[in-house]
Amino acid sequence: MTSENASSSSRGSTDNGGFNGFKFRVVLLGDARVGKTSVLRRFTENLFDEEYKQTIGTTFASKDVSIISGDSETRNVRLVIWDMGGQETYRELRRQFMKGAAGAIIVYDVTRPETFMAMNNWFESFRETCPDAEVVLAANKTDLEEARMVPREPGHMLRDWFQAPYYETSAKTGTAVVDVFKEMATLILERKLQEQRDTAM
Ligand code: G3D
Ligand code: MG
Repeated sequence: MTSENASSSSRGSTDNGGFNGFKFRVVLLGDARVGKTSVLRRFTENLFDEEYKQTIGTTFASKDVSIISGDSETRNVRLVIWDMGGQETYRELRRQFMKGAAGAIIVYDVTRPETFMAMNNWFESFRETCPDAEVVLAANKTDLEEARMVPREPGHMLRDWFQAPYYETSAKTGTAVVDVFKEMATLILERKLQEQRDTAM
C-alpha cells in the first residue's frame, strides 16, 4: 500500500501513461473496524494480517483485473482503491474522500448489527456525493459463524432496496473478496463502455 498524496485519476479513462486499459477510482466505505483494510489487503496482497493496525490517514492500493465485457472483449481494468483510516466519523472528510469516485464498496460486519444499521447512512451520503457511481455491498466476517448477528435476509433487503449487488465475504478466509472487486470493475466498465457508445452516436 502506498500512503497519501499520490494523485489518482477519478472516473476512469484510457490514457494512463503506459497502462493500456481503464482506470477507475473506487472507495471503501463502512463503519470503523468492519474490515475495510483487511478486505483490501486480501484482494491486493492476498494477505490477512491479524496484527494489522488501524491506518491513520487515507491509504490506497491498486490492482489490475481483466474483465470480459458484455461485447465479449477482454478488458484490462486498473482499480485504484481508497481506504479510509479513522476518518469514518468526520462528515466533511468522508465527503472529500468520496468525491469523484466511480464506485463504492460499502462494508458491514455481520457480528455487529450497528454496522448494518449504519449502511443506509453510508449509502445516502455516497449517492449524494456521487449520484452516477456504482455500489457493491459486502457483509464481512462471515467466517465468525457463532458470533454472527446479522443473517443473510437483511442483507438481501439492502440489496433490493439499494439495487446493489450483495456479497457475503470474509477477509480472513478470502471468501468472495475477489468477486466483490470484479463485480465492481464490471459494473463501472459496462457503464463507461455505454457512455462511449452514446457519445460515438
Ligand atoms: P477497518 O479497516 O474497517 O477499520 P480492519 O477494519 O480491516 O482494520 O479490521 C478490524 C478488525 O476486524 C481486525 O481485527 C481484523 O483482523 C478483523 N477482521 C477484518 N475482517 C475480518 C474477517 O473477515 N473475519 C474475521 N474473523 N476478522 C476480520 P484486530 O483484532 O486485528 O483489530
Ligand atoms: Mg482500516
